[in-house]
Amino acid sequence: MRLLPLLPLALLAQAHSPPCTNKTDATRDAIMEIITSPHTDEVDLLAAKSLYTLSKWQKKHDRNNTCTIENAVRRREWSNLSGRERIAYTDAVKCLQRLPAKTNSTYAPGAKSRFDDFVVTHIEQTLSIHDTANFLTWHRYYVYTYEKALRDECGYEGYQPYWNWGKYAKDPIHSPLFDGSETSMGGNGAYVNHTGVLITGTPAPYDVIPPDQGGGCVTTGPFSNMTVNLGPLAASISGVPSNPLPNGLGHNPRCLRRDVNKNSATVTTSNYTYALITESETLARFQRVMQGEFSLGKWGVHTGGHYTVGGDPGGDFFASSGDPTFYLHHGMIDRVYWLWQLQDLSTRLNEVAGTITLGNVPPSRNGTVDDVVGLGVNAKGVRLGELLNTMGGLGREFCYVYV
Ligand SMILES: *[C@@H]1O[C@H](CO)[C@@H](O)[C@H](O)[C@H]1NC(C)=O
Ligand SMILES: *[C@@H]1O[C@H](CO)[C@@H](O)[C@H](O)[C@H]1NC(C)=O
Ligand SMILES: *[C@@H]1O[C@H](CO)[C@@H](O)[C@H](O)[C@H]1NC(C)=O
Ligand SMILES: *[C@@H]1O[C@H](CO)[C@@H](O)[C@H](O)[C@H]1NC(C)=O
Ligand SMILES: *[C@@H]1O[C@H](CO)[C@@H](O)[C@H](O)[C@H]1NC(C)=O
Ligand SMILES: *[C@@H]1O[C@H](CO)[C@@H](O)[C@H](O)[C@H]1NC(C)=O
Ligand SMILES: *[C@@H]1O[C@H](CO)[C@@H](O)[C@H](O)[C@H]1NC(C)=O
Ligand SMILES: *[C@@H]1O[C@H](CO)[C@@H](O)[C@H](O)[C@H]1NC(C)=O
Ligand SMILES: [Cu+2]
Repeated sequence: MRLLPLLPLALLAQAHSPPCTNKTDATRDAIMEIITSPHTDEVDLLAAKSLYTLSKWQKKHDRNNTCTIENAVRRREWSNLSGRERIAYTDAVKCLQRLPAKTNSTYAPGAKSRFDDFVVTHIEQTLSIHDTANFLTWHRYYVYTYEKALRDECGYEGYQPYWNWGKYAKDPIHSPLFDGSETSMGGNGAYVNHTGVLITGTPAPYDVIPPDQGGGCVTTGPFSNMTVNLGPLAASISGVPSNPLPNGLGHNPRCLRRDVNKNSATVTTSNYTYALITESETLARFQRVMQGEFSLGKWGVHTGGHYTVGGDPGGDFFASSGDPTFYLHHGMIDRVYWLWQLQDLSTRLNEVAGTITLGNVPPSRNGTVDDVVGLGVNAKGVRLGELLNTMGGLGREFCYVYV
């Protein structure tokens, strides 16, 4: 740990090399603030370095951009929010769960709140937004739109926090995210005997994520009284009552269940994330490694994070966004995508890879920057190309960095 403060000093020296204008000072100050936070892993250090890269790149290639590191929104790690800030966040989520839905209730009787509107959209589009060309940009837009709803509709003054998996991977149950305190995202589920999560198409012993100490209803923390309304469609745990409608959109009120699972978290330690960012030469490979190379027995950080929560609906491929931790997990997915883009901005701000069907089944055309990315009742459809740059995409609405 003693080595960590040394690297930032070296970086700071670099930042001084041009004559110190006020703008340079502001950039340096912004980055210093970021790198002095309690960062502990190689991904965080890469993030600090990458902010220098971004600042240099903007000076060279993007001078006219009004979105800069100094004025960009800073999305922060859960443990870097104060207790008060964390409660403001979970209060805003609970507010979204009380606001009336916009979704047509004849079509989706299970959509009872604005929170549920987002779940409906994820359920509806599941097969065309995973292992597809739009996976990263669709989820980027989804998390952004959710953050905006928390702010605009529920008076939340902060921004979307993310879950740096590596920080808690060794002991997620006792982490600030899942310890069940009032400043957590809610606790583990009560213990129930279950078989673990089966991962089809994966060789033994990686074909199952062994169960951990939960599996039942969450009884502690801010979401202990939460009602799950939609799904299931692909429950990863037994004993979940079926939805009255085959499309999962009927009303099916039940408790929130979790199995906060260190076995799943083993593939989310920071070395996996670091390797994913630094060793994926192409976008196709980056997407594949992130989402799992199942035939090779590799779950990927995307799967690993989802099943660190597991349960119902967290472990349901379709309804997973019905567990509020989804947005912190996908905040980190977006951070990792952003970090990967920062390693080669000139190429990666313009790149799309993959087709428009899950795993290209059935075979389909390649996705393009002109494809429309839609979020149902939650936001207007936009060109995929508008979602590639967090510093000015979405008609200049996007302007955020991760710290
Ligand atoms: C730059 O900073 C100096 C003092 O730090 C101040 O006197 C000066 O007005 C600033 N210039 C601009 C353009 O803000
Ligand atoms: C969050 O990180 C910043 C540095 O980026 C630090 O100043 C602040 O004290 C941290 N807050 C908490 C609650 O950890
Ligand atoms: C930046 O703005 C200046 C002044 O408005 C303009 O002349 C120039 O063409 C712009 N550069 C780019 C790359 O857009
Ligand atoms: C709501 O959904 C039902 C069933 O799909 C449909 O018949 C009806 O036209 C929709 N109403 C509106 C206002 O779109
Ligand atoms: C869990 O259930 C399985 C069968 O479903 C049973 O064989 C096993 O003994 C149970 N374990 C415990 C600890 O109850
Ligand atoms: C859950 O509901 C009960 C009964 O309505 C209430 O006493 C309790 O404070 C609620 N807990 C939370 C965390 O909202
Ligand atoms: C990460 O570290 C663990 C534990 O040392 C190791 O088993 C695993 O293979 C490493 N993963 C990568 C991608 O290097
Ligand atoms: C789709 O993209 C792949 C990978 O870049 C490429 O090999 C293939 O030719 C493309 N297909 C079409 C129809 O353009
Ligand atoms: Cu998803």
